[in-house]
Amino acid sequence: MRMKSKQIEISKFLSYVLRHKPESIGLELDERGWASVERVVDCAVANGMQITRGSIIEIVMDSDKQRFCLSEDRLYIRANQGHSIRVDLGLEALISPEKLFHGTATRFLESIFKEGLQPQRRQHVHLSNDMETAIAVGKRHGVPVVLEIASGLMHEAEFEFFRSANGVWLTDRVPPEYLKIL
Ligand code: HQG
Repeated sequence: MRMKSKQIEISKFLSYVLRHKPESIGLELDERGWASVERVVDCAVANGMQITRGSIIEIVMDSDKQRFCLSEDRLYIRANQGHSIRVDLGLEALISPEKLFHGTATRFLESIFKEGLQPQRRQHVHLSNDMETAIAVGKRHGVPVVLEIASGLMHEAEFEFFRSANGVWLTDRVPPEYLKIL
C-alpha cells in the first residue's frame, strides 16, 4: 500500500533512529538492533514528534520495502537493514545467486573501480536480485548506472553473503575485479 505523507515522515524518522542515531532522541538499541516500541514512542514524543504505537505498527505493515519488523509479541521494533551503527542482525551466511546487482551514480564509478564497492557509512554493501531495484537505488544518488556483481565467483572465493529479512543482499565489500557495468 502507498504510504501517506505523514507515514513517510514517520518512516524516515524511524529509519534515522533505528539505523543511524538512536541517541539523538535518547533511545537505546540492544546489540541486535531492537528498541522497545514504547520507548520509541516516549522518546519521539519528548522530542516533539507526533507518533503513537498504532502509527508505528501501521507503518511496519504498510512499508513497501518492509524496512522494519516487530518482535512476535509486538513489543520491540528494529530496522531490517541499512544500519550505520554496529548491530548484529543474526543473519546466516547464504549461498549467493550467480549474479547480483548494485545501483549507483555515474559520478562514483571512477572511485568504485579503484577501491571496489565499499559500505561507506553503512555496515554492508547493499545488492539486489533485480535490475529495477538497482536502478531505483542508483537514482537516489544522481544519474543511475547498474553494476553486475559476479557474486557466484565471490562466494567461491569465500566472501560472505547475507539476506536481510526484506530481501536485500548484503556483503562486506566487492573488489573491482567482480564488477561489470551494464
Ligand atoms: C557508493 C536504500 C565511491 C555506492 C536502498 C552508493 C538500499 C562508492 C553510495 C539502501 C564506493 C552509498 C542502501 C566507492 C560504494 N567510491 N562511491 N569505493 N563504494 N559507493 O545510501 O546502496 O530506502 O549508503 O554505490 O534501497 O545506495 O533506505 O547505499 O551509491 O537498499 O530502505 O556510495 O538504502 O534503502 O550510498 O543504498 P548508500 P545504497 P532504504
